[in-house]
Amino acid sequence: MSQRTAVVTGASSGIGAASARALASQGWNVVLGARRVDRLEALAAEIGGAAHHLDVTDPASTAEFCAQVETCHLLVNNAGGALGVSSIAESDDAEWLRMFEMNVMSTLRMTRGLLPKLIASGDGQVITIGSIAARESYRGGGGYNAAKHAVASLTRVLRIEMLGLPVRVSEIDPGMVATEFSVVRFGGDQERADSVYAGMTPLTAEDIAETVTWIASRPSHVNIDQVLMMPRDQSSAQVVNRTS
Ligand code: 8X3
Repeated sequence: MSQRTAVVTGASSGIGAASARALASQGWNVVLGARRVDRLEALAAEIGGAAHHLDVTDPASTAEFCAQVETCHLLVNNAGGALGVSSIAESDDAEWLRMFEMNVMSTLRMTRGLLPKLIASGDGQVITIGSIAARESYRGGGGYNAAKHAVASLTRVLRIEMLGLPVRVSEIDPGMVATEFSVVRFGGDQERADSVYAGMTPLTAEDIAETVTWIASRPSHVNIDQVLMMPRDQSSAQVVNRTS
C-alpha cells in the first residue's frame, strides 16, 4: 500500500507534536501545521514530514495550508486551548471569541477544508482532540467548556453526515495532560500552571498520541467514536487525588 498522509494541527508542541512523532513512527507521511514554524521545521527534519505555517484562527492561513496538502487520509484536529478561568459574571467577550476561534472555528475550517481530500482518499479519518471540558462544566470553565462542547457537537454531526462516505470520525477527550495547555491558559504564569498538576500524576502528550495511533490503525470498518482518557489520579473534571 502506498504511504498514507496525516495532517496534524498544533503540531509544534504537546499532543500535536507527540501525535506527529507517533504517526511517523508507524509509517505515516505527516504534514505538520502550527504558527511556530522554527519548531515545526525541526520536528519535520526529525521525523521526515513536511511543515507549513498554519494559524487555525485565520481563515486565509487555513485555506492556504489546506491548498498545500496534496492528499489526506487522516486529519488530527489538535490545535486549541483555554484562556483564563473567568466566571460567567466576569467573562470577557474577546477571550470567549478567541476561544471559539481557537477551538471551534479552527476545527470547522480545517475539517471542511480537507474533507474533499479525505473523501477522495477512499479511507479517510478525522480525529479531533476534545477535552473532559466537552463533557463536564466546571467553575471558571465558561468559555472553554462552551467551546469544547461545541467542538463535540460539531464532531458528532460530522459523524452522522459522513455515513455512507469513506470517512471515519473520532474524538479523544483527555482530562489533565501535562503540556503547555495550562501555561497558555494562565497567560504564561508557569508557577500557576505547575500548581494545576501539583501532587498528582497527569497524562502525558505521548499517552494521548498512543490513542491517536491506535484509533488510526483500526481496520477501516471500525469507527472509534469517543474516548475519554483520564489520569488514574483524576475521576472527573474537578475531582483529583493530590497525594501521589
Ligand atoms: C483540558 C482539561 O480539565 O483543564 O482540556 O479542562 S481541563
